[in-house]
Amino acid sequence: MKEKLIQAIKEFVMNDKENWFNETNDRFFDEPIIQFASADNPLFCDYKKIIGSEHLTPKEAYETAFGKDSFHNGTVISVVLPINKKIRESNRKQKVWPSKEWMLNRTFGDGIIKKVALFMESLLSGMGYKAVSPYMASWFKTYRTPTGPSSIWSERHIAYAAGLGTFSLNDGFITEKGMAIRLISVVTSLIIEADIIKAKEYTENCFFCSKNKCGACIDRCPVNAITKKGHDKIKCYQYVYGEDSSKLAVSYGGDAKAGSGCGLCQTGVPCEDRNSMMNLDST
Ligand code: B12
Ligand code: SF4
Ligand code: SF4
Repeated sequence: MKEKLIQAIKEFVMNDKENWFNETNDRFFDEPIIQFASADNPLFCDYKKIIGSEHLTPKEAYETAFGKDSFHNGTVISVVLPINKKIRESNRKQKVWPSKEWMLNRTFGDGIIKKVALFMESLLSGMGYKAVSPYMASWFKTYRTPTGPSSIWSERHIAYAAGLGTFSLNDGFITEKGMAIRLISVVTSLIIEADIIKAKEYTENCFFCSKNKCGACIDRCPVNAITKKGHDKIKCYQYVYGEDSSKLAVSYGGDAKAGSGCGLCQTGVPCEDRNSMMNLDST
């Protein structure tokens, strides 16, 4: 069952016509990595303290979608969508604003992320199980905190619970396919064997957090939002979603609300497309 699901999701991502970027004549996203977390993993309750009480447990997310007392147990399926090499390469050269390709991936690449969520929901429903993608639901929301924006369903924390990687100095999530990725997930009533979290620390895949070396993303950030102390989400937010970012996105044919993005800290760094610990340990 697990392998069948993984294969079906991979095939969908690799073959869907929406996963095609005319600008680069290649895919938006490469072959995904898919892993599973048990809905009753205690981490999901810990997230109420780590992130905030608004952050939903899988049960809460499922019951928001399907009604009170509808959830008994199940699984969270988390998907890593690695950004295609041509888009990453174009962003590596950038020093101030992201490349046109990175920028347009924000507006148009979202289409396939949404479709992957809908595909997983319908795949599971065809097997007789309900499923919901909280990030794609009408009730998904972000909110302000004194340290910057947060949300009721953090895809990075979900991916961490599914053993897909760890956080880093700049907050970015580092997987076996690196940090230049996007994430999506669903909660389902289907019970599948969970994957194991191999990391001993929640920032283990970051060479700076683990070995006090690297720090390449500090120099990549055009607005000094990253220091040895971490990531200033407010500075980053103002740049990524500011007026100039919106204008730039529109000038390239993108969407003002999606903005330009940035991702300079996710490209041109050792953890761009691999787990940096494996990368730098061998040098
Ligand atoms: C709000 C938001 C932002 C905000 C705030 C980011 C943030 N750090 O939270 C701003 C506007 C700054 C932002 C910027 C960007 N974003 Co954004 N954003 C989101 C959004 C919508 C919600 C994030 C959220 O809920 N955060 C919750 C807070 C609490 O998370 P946090 O502060 O990182 O968590 C820290 C603590 O919890 C801590 N922690 C402390 N103790 C413990 C203990 C344990 C056990 C654990 C696990 C953690 C932990 O670990 C974290 C790191 O310090 C998500 C989509 C989603 N639904 O998840 C995308 C998302 C996080 N963004 C994404 C991307 C790609 C970007 C940009 C590159 C923009 C772009 N597309 O060009 C930049 C990158 C900035 C960066 N260096 O991370 C990707 C992440 C890719 C990745 N590899 O990490 C996401 C997942 C979107 C997606 N669908 O793929 N984003
Ligand atoms: S560039 Fe280096 S310091 Fe920054 S997140 Fe990647 S491994 Fe960590
Ligand atoms: S996304 Fe851009 S502004 Fe935000 S931390 Fe990374 S490099 Fe800095």
